[in-house]
This record gives sequence, structure tokens and C-alpha cells, in this order.
Amino acid sequence: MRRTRIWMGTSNDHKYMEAREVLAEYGVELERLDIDRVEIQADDPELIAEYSLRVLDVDVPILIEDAGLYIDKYYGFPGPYSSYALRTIDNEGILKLLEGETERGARYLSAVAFRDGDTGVTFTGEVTGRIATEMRGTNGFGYDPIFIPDEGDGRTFGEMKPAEKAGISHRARAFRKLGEWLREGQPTRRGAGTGTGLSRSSSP
Ligand code: ITT
Repeated sequence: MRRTRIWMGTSNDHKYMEAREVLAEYGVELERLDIDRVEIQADDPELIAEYSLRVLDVDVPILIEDAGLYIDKYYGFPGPYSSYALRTIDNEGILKLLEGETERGARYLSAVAFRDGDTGVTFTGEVTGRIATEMRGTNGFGYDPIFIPDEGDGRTFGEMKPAEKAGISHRARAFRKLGEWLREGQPTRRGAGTGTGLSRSSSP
């Protein structure tokens, strides 16, 4: 099986654009389905993405991505509440939570659940870093102005060009795995692993 045209169910333009760029490297054309997906409350982005995908009743090869920012000091908060935290306390609130803190470690996680007929698979990606002491940069979206990746040169994702972010981001890592899997055309055993009809890859 080799798909060159698949769909992403998301309400987020930025996520879609970033994912589309990565999959294009693999010759995969990513179309968009503008939906408000159903999300369960869980800590694990893989479970959240897989559930949202399972209850999505569409008949095309489709994926759902769940992503978020996990701050070490706060046991992973905002994590699955990343959208909510941005809508409420926003980046200023996160900076306030960490005011005067030296322990500023954080990570972005991404889980991509894909389904094509009876075949399903989930891939994950991660990037570790730290929370800046102030907002810097206007590129990217969401938490990017306050996230400094470990693999960078001290700039936030907000200060990086899209291609630089894509070199190391959680999303790019998860979508590259999907791109490789689609390119290889690897068959996945139906129902393997999770009991959701989806099988999993390892991370990062
Ligand atoms: P969909 O569920 O419709 O796809 P969403 O915006 O709710 O869109 P997520 O639940 O996956 O997406 O992500 C939660 C929030 O985490 C998201 O709204 C962003 O604000 C933030 N986020 C995720 N990935 C990010 C990234 O690469 N850079 C900055 N913020 C990010």
C-alpha cells in the first residue's frame, strides 16, 4: 500500500501547514479536514489522538495529531490541557508560574494516529528544551515564543525560521516517521498492540 494523498483532521492551521511541509518531503500530499475533534481526558497524547481518530466517521485515509507542551516542574502541565492553558493564562501565565525558577525544563510531545481502511498506526515525536524567561520571536504559534529547544542555539522556536523548527520539532519527528512508513508501504497487522485497531511505533 502506498498512499500519496491523505487527510488531516484539525482546526489548527499551523499544525496543518507544518505537517504538510514534512510529508511533502516523502511525496505525500496532505489535505485538510477542518473539524473540531472529540478529545478524551487522558495524560497520554497517543491515547488522545487514537480516540479522536476512532470516533471520526470519515471514509478517507486520515490522521489526527495530538500535541502539547509538558513542563517538568509542574508534572507535565499543561500537557493535555495545552489548548486550554493558552486560551486562559496564555504564555504570560506560564512565564509567571515559572517566575524566579531555575528548573525550567520542558518538552513538546506529538502523537500522530493514522488510519487507512482496516490499517492503523501511531507515531510519536518529542523535543526537549526549557522555558524562556520572556517571550521572544514572532514565528511559529502557541508556545513557540517561550520554548527554547536543547538542540538549538538558545533561540526560541518563535525566533527560528519554519525550516529550522522543522529540523528538530516534535511534530516533524512524528510526521517523518509516518512519511517513512507510507513510503515503505509497510503493512501493519490489524488490531496489533493497543486494542484500538491501531499499532504503535516507538518514540522519539
Ligand atoms: P486540533 O486538536 O484541532 O488539531 P489544537 O490546536 O487543539 O488543534 P493540539 O490539541 O494538538 O491542537 O495542541 C494543543 C495546543 O498546544 C495547540 O493549540 C498549541 O497551542 C500548542 N502546541 C502544539 N504544538 C505546538 C507547536 O509546535 N508550537 C507551539 N505550540 C504548540
